[in-house]
Amino acid sequence: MHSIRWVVAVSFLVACVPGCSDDTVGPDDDAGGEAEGGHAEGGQAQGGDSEGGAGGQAPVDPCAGFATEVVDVQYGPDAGFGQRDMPGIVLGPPHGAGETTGSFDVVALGNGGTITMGFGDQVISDGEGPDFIVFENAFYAGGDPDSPFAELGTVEVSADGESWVAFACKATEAPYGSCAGWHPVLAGSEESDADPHDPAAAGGDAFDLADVGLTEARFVRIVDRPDTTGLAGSFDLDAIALVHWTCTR
Ligand SMILES: [Ca+2]
Ligand SMILES: [Ca+2]
Repeated sequence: MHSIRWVVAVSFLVACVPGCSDDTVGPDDDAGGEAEGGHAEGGQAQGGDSEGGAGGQAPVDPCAGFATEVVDVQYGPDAGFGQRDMPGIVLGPPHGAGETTGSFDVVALGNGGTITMGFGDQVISDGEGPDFIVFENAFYAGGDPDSPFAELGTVEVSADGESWVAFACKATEAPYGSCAGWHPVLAGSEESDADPHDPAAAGGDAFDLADVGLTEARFVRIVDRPDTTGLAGSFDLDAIALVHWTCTR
């Protein structure tokens, strides 16, 4: 989350008294669509995945193809945004804001921060093409797809939570290849009814287990890239959706 975004968030809070519409920050239909005044102290413009109230503890469908738990999180400097709505804000489906706007339904990792997401009884499997999608809150500055507002993270996967393999994320200018955090999120936005499990329509950054030689995975870890000088601040996680998975429940 970059400081500019804080300005936007604060401006929004100033303009939006409790009970007003949050149409300017994304759909977030599940959350009831209203900003809460109580979030002001955390700098939050909206309650995120607050369907279940306190602390974003809304129950997540265990087989719906989304992350169901935060296994571990280590925040870096400049984190803070979204933490009061953890873990619910990063579980379940994405709440995108379209091609030219970044959603506030995210948690900022801070520079060098990391988060490990689990999927419960769901196992990500290597099917045809991409197998899961990571949703950040990137957007196209000025509507130009060649100029993404990117906050990059390296994505790692593990079948057992012990042994990890990483997707290469070395690019220092667009296009950012196998990094997460540079494609806008369409699924869950007002301008799209895209299936969040469809990598051709949902937006976000899609990953194929075959690219790192795995046939299945149970955990996804995202590590903010603190070295991306010239880019904006840290990686903001909205959600992870599965494309190919089985559920043993
Ligand atoms: Ca695949
Ligand atoms: Ca971001």
